[in-house]
Amino acid sequence: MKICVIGLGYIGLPTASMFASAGCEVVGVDKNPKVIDALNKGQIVIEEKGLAELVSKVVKDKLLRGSLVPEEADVFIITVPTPITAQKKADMSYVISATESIVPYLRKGNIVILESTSPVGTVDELMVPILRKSDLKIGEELYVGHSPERVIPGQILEELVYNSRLAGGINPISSEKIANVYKTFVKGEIYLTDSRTAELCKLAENTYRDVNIAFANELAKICEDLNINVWEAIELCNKHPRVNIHQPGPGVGGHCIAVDPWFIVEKQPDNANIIELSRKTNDSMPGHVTERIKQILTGIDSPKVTILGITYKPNVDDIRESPIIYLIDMLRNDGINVSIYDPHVENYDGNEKDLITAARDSDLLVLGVHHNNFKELPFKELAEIMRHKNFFDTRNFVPTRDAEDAGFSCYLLGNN
Ligand code: SAJ
Repeated sequence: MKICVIGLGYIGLPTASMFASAGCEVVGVDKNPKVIDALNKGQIVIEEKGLAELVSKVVKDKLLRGSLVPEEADVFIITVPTPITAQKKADMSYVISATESIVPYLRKGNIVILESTSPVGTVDELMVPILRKSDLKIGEELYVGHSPERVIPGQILEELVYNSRLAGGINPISSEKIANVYKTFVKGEIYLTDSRTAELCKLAENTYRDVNIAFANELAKICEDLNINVWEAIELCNKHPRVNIHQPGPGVGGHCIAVDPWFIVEKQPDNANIIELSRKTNDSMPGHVTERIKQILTGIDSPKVTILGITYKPNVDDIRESPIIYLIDMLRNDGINVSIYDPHVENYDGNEKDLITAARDSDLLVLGVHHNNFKELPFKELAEIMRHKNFFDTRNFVPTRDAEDAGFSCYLLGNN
């Protein structure tokens, strides 16, 4: 089987490599010459555990190669980005141009699969009209559908193989053909459905988490007002056999959970009430943390705040949609001097090389992201170089005993 994968990002390149390692002939297509040059040398330009080794091997074995343009194949897989616009609508331009780019190469019996997370109706309303230009009968001579991935960054290669996935065709035969394509390397269950259901499921899975995190964040605000520790309350609630409340925090980041719910709201603005409110609740958290910080700093002249961790989640280098970046902007807009320390991030303006430099003369240390390296902070040393000894944990991550022993006043999100 020959496979053409369009878009070699965080999903496309690992997927192309997995097909290649299963013995398929794979052509990876990307419009960025840097990505293609690197690939043809067996190298990669993104970070993902195990990917560099895998790509190097399959390129050497001549099973995977890069190209700036598509070519004839048995299967075309589209894994291009679907970013969100300022108006909170899906930008489908990459899906449209990728679909148009394969039309000249389509032949009878080919399979076209959209993997990109997309609003409901993308396959049947947006792609199929473009694919008709091939003059092939859709669903009879050209099989089309959606098969979204469910992988978490950091464990992509493993999860591609072992997670279950959906094969949603525009007709039953398309679903079966798509399932058979993935069976070459997927060991998880593959469930057949239609393309619209598959599109909705992908969005609903991430929305499920967003809504549940919003509930936790709302509880955090409620507990602050009622003088209850939300973390303790959630832990106790979760002792109930059918309750699983998520964790509050300074907001939801990343390019999936903070984005996908808007694709449902876009198509169903009148019905998607809880979904939209949850998105807004989670987006309100950097502002809420800003207010708490300003309270802590009351009475301090020209305050300086030190933020620990700026990524969207712990132990990664990814700052896309990170709520901590919004928090920093808000604090700076309020005239607060902000210093930053995140050992996972390179090349971010103002990120200091070490904790002590960042915290010198600071009035407040804020834990933004719970990287493992922050579990044990040197509070004794920090007490000597900071102007005021305040510590605010937005993740309930750092045990406060050491901080209190060193004379720090400790504050916690979701607790007053
Ligand atoms: N977060 C909380 N409280 C929680 C859990 C998470 O505030 O209880 C925050 C995190 O701090 C982070 C954000 O949510 O800012 C999202 O992080 P994540 O690790 O939960 O998820 P992602 O965005 O890295 O990956 C998600 C996954 N989806 C689900 O778990 C339903 C992954 O399986 C998807 O494949 C991926 O989105 C995607 O590509 O859609």
